Amino acid sequence: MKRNIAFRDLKKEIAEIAGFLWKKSWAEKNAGNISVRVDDFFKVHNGKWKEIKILDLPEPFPLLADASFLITATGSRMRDLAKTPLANMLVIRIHADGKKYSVYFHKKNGNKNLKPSSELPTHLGIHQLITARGSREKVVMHTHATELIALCQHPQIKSETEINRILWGMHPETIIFIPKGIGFVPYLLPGSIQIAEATIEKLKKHDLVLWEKHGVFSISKTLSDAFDQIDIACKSAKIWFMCKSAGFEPEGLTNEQLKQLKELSEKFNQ
Ligand code: 2HA
Ligand code: ZN
Repeated sequence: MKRNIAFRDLKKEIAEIAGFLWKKSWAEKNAGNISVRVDDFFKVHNGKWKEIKILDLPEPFPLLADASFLITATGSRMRDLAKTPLANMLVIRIHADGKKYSVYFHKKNGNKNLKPSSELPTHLGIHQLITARGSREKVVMHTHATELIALCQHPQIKSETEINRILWGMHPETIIFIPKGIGFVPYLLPGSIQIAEATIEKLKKHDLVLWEKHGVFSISKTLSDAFDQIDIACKSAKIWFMCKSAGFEPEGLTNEQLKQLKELSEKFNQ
């Protein structure tokens, strides 16, 4: 019974966060995708879902054997997810061999013609990294966060050092909530294994990953936390752009101020 309520809460939170992504203008047309690990829920609720097909994974994900994920469908719009999440999502269950997966649609609200997100390799690669390090994040979120995309369109802002110097310097809370900073992946083809691999490498050392001229990936225990990380980074980028638009160079925080804040964040995260 308790699990029923939890699934209802998850659905509600997906709808709420998808609505925020749309209202932030980070989710034009079908931009962005979300996956949530749902092993426990799916064991309880699998009667409500119908298997559509079995597919080969683009590469084996042995650590994800028997794992289940609720994932946005390719082509689905965040503004539609905000109204009817299950009509725009699928469950995928990785088989015990880690090489195939089953796709399920929700019998009552879903649609059997849906296909999983085009960024599936990156989502699964990130979930496998989370499993490998034994951490508890369940949510992977990708969105076209306008302010961060604009930042890496600048011809001189092409490195992690420069991006994080700017973002951390604009507001004290940025280094507190994003202490490992943003990893930067120079432009690669969306949906490819190459972009998935580059993203996973960056997430080993960073809290968020920015895809050059495309968007951002965030991982967290909850949808709200994954959204907040992106929102905080965007707030800093926005302050930087406002200062530049007003015609002055933002001062930023000093190295000493950032060092103090980092120590504070280490205390928070202990
Ligand atoms: O879901 O954002 O990167 C559409 C995309 C692909
Ligand atoms: Zn995208």
